Amino acid sequence: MSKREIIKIGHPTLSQKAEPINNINQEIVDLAKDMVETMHQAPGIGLAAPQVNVSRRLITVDLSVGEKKDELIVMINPEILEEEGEMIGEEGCLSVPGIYEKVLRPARIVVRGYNLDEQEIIIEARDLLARVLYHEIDHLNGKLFIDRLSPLKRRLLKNRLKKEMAKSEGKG
Ligand code: K2U
Ligand code: ZN
Repeated sequence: MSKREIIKIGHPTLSQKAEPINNINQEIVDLAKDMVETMHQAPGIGLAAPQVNVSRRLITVDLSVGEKKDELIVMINPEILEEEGEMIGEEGCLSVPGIYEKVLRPARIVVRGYNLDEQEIIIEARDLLARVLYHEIDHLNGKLFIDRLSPLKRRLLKNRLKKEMAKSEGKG
């Protein structure tokens, strides 16, 4: 298991549609383990494979940030089956350093995917879990949370983002 570099906004992989996974082999198992370690160490409560520069449909979510083993979700080829209602909440992203904004998302979703044992998993989620799952599935479709903000808000963010990127690059 090893921590991987998290790529930042502007990297082309973050705006690509990730490829489905048709064979859960050792490479995919190793990637998932590395993503969990990378997510916990960031620290983060979610991570998508494109964020570690791998354009495959794999996400990890852990609202406990490693504190509760049974809260860890590893999902292959996740798809949203149902969406219901609306909620607004603040989001951040490990690939968009220093930016935190309110985002409108569905209040309840049902997601289907597969775990590393190739078993189908279906999750009905609300509140923060629904938000993080949707945020990570957006990454698989080349979408960042700031893409869901108004054009005016995105324009106002541009300068802040430049400063934050310079800061985060300065950290090495
Ligand atoms: O995709 C990511 O970079 C993961 C985000 C997950 C997230 C999505 C929506 C709303 C909040 C977070 C990162 O975990 S952001 C860092 C963070 C860490 C702990 C708690 C909240 C945010
Ligand atoms: Zn993100």
